[in-house]
Amino acid sequence: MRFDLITLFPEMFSAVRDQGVCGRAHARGLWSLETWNPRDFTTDVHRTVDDRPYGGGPGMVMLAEPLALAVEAAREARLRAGIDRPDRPVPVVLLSPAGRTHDQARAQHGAQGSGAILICGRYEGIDQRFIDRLVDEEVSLGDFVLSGGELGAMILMDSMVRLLPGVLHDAESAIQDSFNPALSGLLDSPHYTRPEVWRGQSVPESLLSGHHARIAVWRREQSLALTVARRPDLIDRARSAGALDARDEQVLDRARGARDEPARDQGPDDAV
Ligand code: 9D3
Repeated sequence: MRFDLITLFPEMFSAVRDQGVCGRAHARGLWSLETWNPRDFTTDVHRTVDDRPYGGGPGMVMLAEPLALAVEAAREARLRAGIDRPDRPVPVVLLSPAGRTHDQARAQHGAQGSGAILICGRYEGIDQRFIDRLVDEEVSLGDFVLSGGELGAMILMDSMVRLLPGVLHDAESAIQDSFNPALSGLLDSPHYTRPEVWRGQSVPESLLSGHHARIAVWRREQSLALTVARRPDLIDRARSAGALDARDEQVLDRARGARDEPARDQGPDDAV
């Protein structure tokens, strides 16, 4: 898998190229990253990459031509490297607040491919004619405003690279993830490690029991309770997918009941 980044800030990408899970996978040759700076594709003495918007308004707009030359250079380099077949070019993806929102399903789909050419915008926007001619899809990270596309591109790559075969040490850590089918798309249960008592707080008794079935039941209950409280939308989705059984529904009914009842805050907690 190879990513070609069109960016005015190539140094930012050391974060995914050199650090952590993605860094290790990069060092092992499981994926690669090349950067192309539109500034290197300018022809004027000032190396101009932006200009004022037609029609007026605040901010600057990225010029189409340096971006287009950078994309074309990236495409040719990929062909020369034998990464892409000429009849199956990789998608050109623009990171943009106007794109469809990235999610785990998209990450899984992307991880099956051979990478992408990722366009990172800066300033107020990009000349629309470049988008119309050269961009295949626009991807957003969600409803908040970033200063540019670079961090979005890194999130996109991180979410795909960690799904590549052989990237994670422990196959389990991917399988146990939130949003993974093994958890039916529910949020993960809480985790604990030593010491058994930390600042007066004990590890939940179920986890110390050594009783695998009881531990599995506890984790499932925690997962369901956390998800119904924080992300009820994920419960609906899991139910529609047929991923909740009768016992899950019972746990959810109890969790709902506990939240809807008025608090009985006199006296100690009920013993279970
Ligand atoms: C005033 C209008 N702004 C749109 C919300 C202009 C604007 C703000 C920020 C235009 C571009 C940007 C830079 N953002 C990205 O490049 C970006 C982004 C984002 O801001 N939010 C969520 N996902 C993404 S992906 C790329």
